[in-house]
Amino acid sequence: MPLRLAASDSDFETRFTALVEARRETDTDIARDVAAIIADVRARGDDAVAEYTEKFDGFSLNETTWSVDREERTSALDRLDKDLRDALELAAGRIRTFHEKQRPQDSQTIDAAGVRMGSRWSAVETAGLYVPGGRAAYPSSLLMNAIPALVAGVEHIVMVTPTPGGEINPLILAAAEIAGVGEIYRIGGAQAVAALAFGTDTVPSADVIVGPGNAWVAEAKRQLYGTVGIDMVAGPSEIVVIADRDNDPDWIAADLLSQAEHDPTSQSILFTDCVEFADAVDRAVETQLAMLTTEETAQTSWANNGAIICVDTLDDALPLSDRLAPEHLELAVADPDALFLRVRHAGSVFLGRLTPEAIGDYVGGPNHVLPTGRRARFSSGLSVLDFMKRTSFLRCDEQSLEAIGPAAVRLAEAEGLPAHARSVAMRLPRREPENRSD
Ligand code: HSO
Ligand code: ZN
Repeated sequence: MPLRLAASDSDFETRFTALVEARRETDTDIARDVAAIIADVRARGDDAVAEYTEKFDGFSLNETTWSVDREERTSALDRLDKDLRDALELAAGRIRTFHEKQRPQDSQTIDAAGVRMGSRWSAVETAGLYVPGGRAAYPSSLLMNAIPALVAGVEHIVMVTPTPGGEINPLILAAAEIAGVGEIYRIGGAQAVAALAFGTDTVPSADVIVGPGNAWVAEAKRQLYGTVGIDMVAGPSEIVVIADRDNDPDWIAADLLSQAEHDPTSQSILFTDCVEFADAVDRAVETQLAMLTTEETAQTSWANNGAIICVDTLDDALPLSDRLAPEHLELAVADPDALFLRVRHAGSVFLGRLTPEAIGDYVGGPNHVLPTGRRARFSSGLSVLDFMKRTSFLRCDEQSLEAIGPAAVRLAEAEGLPAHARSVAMRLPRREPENRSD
């Protein structure tokens, strides 16, 4: 049974706070093991990566098995069902178009003192893309991670993925081909992340590493952050749906289950202003659960982390939703824009009854890699900017240096940094540098 709350309950605040603060991310104490793998890969490169791959994936790497050759990739694409290929291409095209609008503008100004200044954006050279093995290997996620990198102007996208049997899901290979991934290596886990961070004789080093992975991958990314850039450390996914009584309860139940089926630790929460509608959705969830091949996962998620919350008016749901800062927020009402104006913390918002979150997972255009676990309070979904950095610049001439230089000299002296002071003062026409021995 999901949690059932009503804003009118006397203990609502306590119980809602408990819901907001509940930790769904499992703590695994692997920091030390991961640190040892990272140190070993750093010291011994390919040999260490091959040993861990043998040990953890039972897969032996040799000259022909490290990377996936071109022929294997193109044949995966050629063999793909036409409708599936069309769907992937539609998704890729729409994701590309959306992300192209995120390309930032360089800027420059000349201020009142006559100083020219600005900033110029450039892409990182190499992006590392982690793709998990097994069930959680989603072609849609591959597109969502790779396309923003390419749109940013990244030259090399190096993908890694564990292949216990040597096999890579052909749909993943086809998506990699459509997305424009450059190279694919059959390695995974912390050792693959370390190989990307430092580079080995075989694996090129990446400047930024993105993509979902298990606890070992997440911990490796966390530890290597600083050596390389990373996207984010993602937790279990979530959805909040704000729905009025005019919705079809079946639709809303399906939306809640679409996140619940991701993982037993996922979370789906409904806010509504109508008790009868809440009951109807509750029943519809039970009915639909039985139809899903993912029933076990979805059932566990819904029973352990799901919630149905009745509020007096839907407006009351907005501050509560903000406190949850959900990864996904659906506004299933006739006038979603009015509610949307008041949303502050959410990774991505789905407006109106005809925009289920799953549309955004696949073909909408905006990125589906989004902040979870209330991180939408301070961070955003993956974007082109995650693969770019800004270089600022300044140019003074005689007059402008004269206008602002003396203040720099004064500040440098106050900080006890005489070389700083001299380097500015020497260039100022009317002030001779002071001689220390004077
Ligand atoms: N909803 C997931 C992404 C995904 N869904 C991939 C289906 N495939 C991110 O929260
Ligand atoms: Zn999803």
